[in-house]
Amino acid sequence: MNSEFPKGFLWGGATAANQIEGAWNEGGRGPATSDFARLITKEIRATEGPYDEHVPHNAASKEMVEDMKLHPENWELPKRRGIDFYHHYKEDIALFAEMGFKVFRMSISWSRIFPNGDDDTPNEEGLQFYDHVFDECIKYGIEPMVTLSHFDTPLHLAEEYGGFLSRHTVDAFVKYVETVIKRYKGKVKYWLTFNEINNVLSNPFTSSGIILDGAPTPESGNNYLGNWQLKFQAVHNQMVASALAVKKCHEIDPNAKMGNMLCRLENYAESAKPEDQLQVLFEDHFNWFFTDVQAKGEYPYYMQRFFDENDIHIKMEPDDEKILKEGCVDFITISYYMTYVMRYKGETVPKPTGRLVSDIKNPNLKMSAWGWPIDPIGFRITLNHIYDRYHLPIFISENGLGAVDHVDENGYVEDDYRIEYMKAHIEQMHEAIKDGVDVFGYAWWGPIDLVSSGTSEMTKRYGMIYVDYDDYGKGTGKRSKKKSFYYYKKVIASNGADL
Ligand code: BGP
Repeated sequence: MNSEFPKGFLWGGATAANQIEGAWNEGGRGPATSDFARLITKEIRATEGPYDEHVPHNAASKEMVEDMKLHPENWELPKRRGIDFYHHYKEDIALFAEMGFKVFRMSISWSRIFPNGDDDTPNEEGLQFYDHVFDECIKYGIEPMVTLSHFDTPLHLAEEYGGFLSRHTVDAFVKYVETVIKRYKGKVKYWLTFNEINNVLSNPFTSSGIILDGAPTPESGNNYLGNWQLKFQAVHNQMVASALAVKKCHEIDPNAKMGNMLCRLENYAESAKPEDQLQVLFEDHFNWFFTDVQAKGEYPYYMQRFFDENDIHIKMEPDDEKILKEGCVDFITISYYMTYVMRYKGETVPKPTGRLVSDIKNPNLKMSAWGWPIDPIGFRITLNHIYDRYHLPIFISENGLGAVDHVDENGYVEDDYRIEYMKAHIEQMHEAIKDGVDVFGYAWWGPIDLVSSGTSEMTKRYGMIYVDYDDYGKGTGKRSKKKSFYYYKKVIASNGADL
């Protein structure tokens, strides 16, 4: 029985290029969809509705993108600034090393390597930047784990080809993957394909580079909730791209491994009614689907009925099924933040909701300030479900709490709420390991404060390291250690024994 955390367990943290790097137009980088993600503050949410309905993080029209290019002053675009990791990476990685990190999950900005996404030759300055970052990690014995695409498709591919709606983008992605795996062979052992691939359903713009004709409104059926045909076609192409990336990785560097990345949504039935349980089954299918294809190499039986009854026709190339079969991932990674509650919707064949946060509250759980239910036991449950389904090693590529921090004049934050969250989740992960689940690492989301993916706020802080920037980029950018910094350091030093 595994009663301790395994020896060599990879403790660390996770980030994404578009949320930390800044320097959006430096070093030869081309524009990406993430550069067009707008700030959505609490005030905006109060007047315009929940943030998962906002554009253009989720869906964008040609007109909006055009306007942002011509009049960026009319839009607040914080991901262009990030936390200026581009110029602070040495200091930031040194702080991770001080906490004892064994792994640093980060992403490469594709448009730093190929500014248009599909250029003939890569941008050497971009390649060198990541050489420096990986060398810095290796200097401290930190293993880099690299996501190839984390919500930032090169804008050129989005505008000219509809992003992953086109096989041209698949080819460009494979060339990019080949370039970086060859370049960083020996430095990077762990790769991930698409961040939260299932989020294509709610973020078609940033995840897949889909730009809509006409403004996305709920009535037009052209909004982020509708248009399954487009989204599932992009998903298919991304799954083929992912399988080709796995194959390239194995060919180029037999010592490297490639994983998936799923935003794992564990669903609970609201009542013991069989109908509510059926709704759980439906919702589960839309979550498992992505990993079923990426880990088992074929479309699961249950999708066909959904496709048929919703008039969805996936265009496949003759070799696609073979490619999917040959490109199964080596390990599973998930982000785990919360659980959902399901109530029967009266459908025989469901439609995915495409929403980030469940609209039914779980009265048994506390919630974060952003309404995300906090459910450590759900973490143990989901880890068991995943392992039972795939029997592959699991890495937690994201888990964390977004909170409003109060900083003192020395930059110190007494974030006991974050420590409490972390402790409870690590305890439940430990229970899962004792249950027999093969978990080989845990990356806290946003170990250093960063720009929120969903809202582009800085106010929503995850970090154990405070960064002095506000939502509008005002501040010194100074880094300082919060109470949780010392807590996580102790956890890592004791390999999870001292919680
Ligand atoms: C995941 C993303 C991350 C991240 C995290 C927290 O969906 O992979 O990029 O940001 O969620 O979300 P948010 O920043 O919206 O709080």
